[in-house]
Amino acid sequence: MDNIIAEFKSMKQYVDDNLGRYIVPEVPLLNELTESINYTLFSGGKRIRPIFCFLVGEIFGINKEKLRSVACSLEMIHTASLIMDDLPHMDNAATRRGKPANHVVYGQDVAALASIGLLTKAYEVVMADGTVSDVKKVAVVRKLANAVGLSGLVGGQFVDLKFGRGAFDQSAIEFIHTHKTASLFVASGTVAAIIGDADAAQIEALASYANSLGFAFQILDDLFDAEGNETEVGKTLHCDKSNYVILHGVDASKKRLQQYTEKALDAVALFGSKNTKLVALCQMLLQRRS
Ligand code: GRG
Repeated sequence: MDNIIAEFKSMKQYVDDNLGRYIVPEVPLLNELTESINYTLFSGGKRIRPIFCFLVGEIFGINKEKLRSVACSLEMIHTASLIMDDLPHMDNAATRRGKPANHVVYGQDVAALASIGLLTKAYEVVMADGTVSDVKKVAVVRKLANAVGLSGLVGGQFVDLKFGRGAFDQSAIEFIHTHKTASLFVASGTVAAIIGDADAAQIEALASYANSLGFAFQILDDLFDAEGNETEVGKTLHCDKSNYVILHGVDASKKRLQQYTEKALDAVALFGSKNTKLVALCQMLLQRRS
């Protein structure tokens, strides 16, 4: 397990090193905007989505270098969504990862542009990658756009915003978790699988793993919101309008967390011993404290 954790750390470092190369001020007039983007991009994210992408690549014999742009684009999309999510007219969170949120430091106007600029950059870096064929790039960008748009993060955020405390039900929660969280997890595995020439059954298995992992991950996040300590979790707590724990309570949520974890692990059984690191990722994510 120690070896695997060291590998995850080195993957994280690889993402950090490469992300830094993509966001550079194009002209001095844009310095503050790029500074704002880099502020959140380098404020301590775990880089889970790129790591998952690399692990799927390994299953198909694809190395990190070949997945560099795609992995970085996943982190850019994720970061863009966090910056927007924290804005006052969204979740209105003043802190993120234990630091002031982007808009608190740079203002709402700059933060909104940082989010959109970073989201757009995510597609640009994939399309500019000369090591991936045009056919695969189109499939990857299509998958990413699908995971972000109305059938992904944006749709999930909309439903999340529109359901106040007490006015939501199980189907709304499932919709929110599927779209806000699981969607980008699923895309992270799928884009690596596309580049690795996976077959339909393998893509389906990875999507199922990622979907269940995303659910388990989000339920744990909701448990942090209910039971966590703001300093340890690193963000403003108790500002969720709807979440799994508010709906089902702590004990039932812990049980569901376990069930989703088992479902995720079952889904990747078909990869045999090649699934070891995906199993480790799942265990690691569910032991996290923030
Ligand atoms: C602009 C891309 C974009 C989307 C607009 C605002 C919005 C729609 C969606 C919000 C989606 C969102 C913030 C979902 C929460 C997902 C989640 C579980 C975040 C925490 O992920 P971690 O733990 O974060 O991987 P770190 O801090 O490690 O990066």
